[in-house]
Amino acid sequence: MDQLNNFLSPPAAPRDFGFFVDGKWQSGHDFFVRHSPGHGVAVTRTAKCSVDDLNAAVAAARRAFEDRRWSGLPVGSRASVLLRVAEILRTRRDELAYWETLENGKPIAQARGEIDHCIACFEVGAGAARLLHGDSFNSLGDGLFGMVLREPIGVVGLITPWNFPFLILCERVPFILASGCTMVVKPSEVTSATTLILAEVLAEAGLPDGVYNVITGSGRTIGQAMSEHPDIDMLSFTGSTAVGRSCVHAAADSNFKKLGLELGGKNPIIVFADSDLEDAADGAAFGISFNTGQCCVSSSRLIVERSVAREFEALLAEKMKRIRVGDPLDETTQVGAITTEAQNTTILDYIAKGKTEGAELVTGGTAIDLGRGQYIAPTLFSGVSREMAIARDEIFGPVLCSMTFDTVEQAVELANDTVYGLAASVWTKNIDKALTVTRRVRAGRFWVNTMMAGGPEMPLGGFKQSGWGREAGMYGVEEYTQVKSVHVEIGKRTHWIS
Ligand code: TXE
Repeated sequence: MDQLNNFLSPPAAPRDFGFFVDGKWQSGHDFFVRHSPGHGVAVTRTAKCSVDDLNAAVAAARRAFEDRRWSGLPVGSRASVLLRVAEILRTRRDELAYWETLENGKPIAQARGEIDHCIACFEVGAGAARLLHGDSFNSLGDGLFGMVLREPIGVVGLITPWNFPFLILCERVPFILASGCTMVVKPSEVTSATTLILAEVLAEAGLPDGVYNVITGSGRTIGQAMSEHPDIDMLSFTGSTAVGRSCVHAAADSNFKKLGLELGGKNPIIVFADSDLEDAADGAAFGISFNTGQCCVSSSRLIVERSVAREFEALLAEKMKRIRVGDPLDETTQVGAITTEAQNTTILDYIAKGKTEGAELVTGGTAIDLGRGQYIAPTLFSGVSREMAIARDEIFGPVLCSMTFDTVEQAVELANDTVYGLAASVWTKNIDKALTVTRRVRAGRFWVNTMMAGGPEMPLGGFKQSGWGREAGMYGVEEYTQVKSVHVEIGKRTHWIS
């Protein structure tokens, strides 16, 4: 780790990564060079794998699944491997956070917090492995006994995005492994480093060869080939709704593989006049600026009670102006760089669109020039109407759109006026309002008087076009299993032909 320079600045030269198949590191012939979005310098070089490389990885995962080298172990042994992974991650926390920050642009302090969450994911995964069980029916009459076995679904393909490269990975891998499946992972081409480092950690922890394979490459070649692959039994995809839709088509046209999809969001934050406005403003500022708003659960639609709207927006704008946007490697930075140039352009285009659509810019709305890298000021638009593109599309940046309501009924209706249903929050001191809104807003994750709270025990996933299935916790591990009904005759069989 001589390149690490104590994790204080970008490396002097980009670190080279191979890819990982059947327990062995392989080198690429062609590479992606990743520049740190916060510093503009080359930090990693990752292999552009071919479809042949992918086929070799799927074949390795298939062999590892069929010979039961992982699923056939006693559950205590499998849980021990997952717990050892958690221990090793603890010792490599700073290094993982460093590469995550360099490739993604998120603040180093935030990245360390995410690694802690990932460690917890492996601990919960170990527990989930031990608790996973089937069912029995002792009610079928004296002559018949029924059992329901839970079996691993097989070879899982995992495609992850660039916004939380390690966190999204770790909200899935422990639960896939807990189910007894084997897997092939394709990280985003711009943020592959920590997915590859996890291969080293899993091998050191004693995971058998072939159970976790990593293929790096572009979405259009490797990702598409995974969606179409006839020997992948299930695909877990996190990314854009457009690519999620193409995965559904590819699954239907190949082998009807099961899909887990976590897609976009346009998440409402409902603020009632009776809430603690200071708390709610803090939650709203955090909910839209965390990870520069490049977060599927960002609270990007503020729905605020009209009687306090002006006061609340002023409080919020004042807080947003004080957010420390800066170098991701600086310990004090709260909001880092925009991860890709394409995303930077998309966000600035939406800000321009918001202005031409007639929304009122309250704060932000501009790029921030720090001399290197790409940064955008946390932005608040007021007077937004539901038809505007900024109110309907997932911008995936630090841009919050404020709309108003007068009644609980209107708040719920506005909150549900979206094709998405990933997350929502409500701020009120009134328990009746809190529970009414929680029950009636259609979203997979809900926060009451808090924002982004949670742990890997809780399921993650969306309603409507935000996705299919759930990840993490017992709900997550069950997604990677299928059930088999077993019927056992007891005593003498009554003959059909006597
Ligand atoms: O995502 P893509 P992009 C949203 C967000 C963002 C937009 C575009 O709105 O602005 O998507 O981001 C792989 N078959 N989210 O273009 O392309 C790709 O290599 C299979 C929301 O970067 O969906 C990467 O590994 N896979 C989201 C992953 O898909 C393909 C997080 C995600 O990339 C593929 C990210 C294909 N044809 C973006 N094409 C969230 N909700 O968290 C690409 N990929």
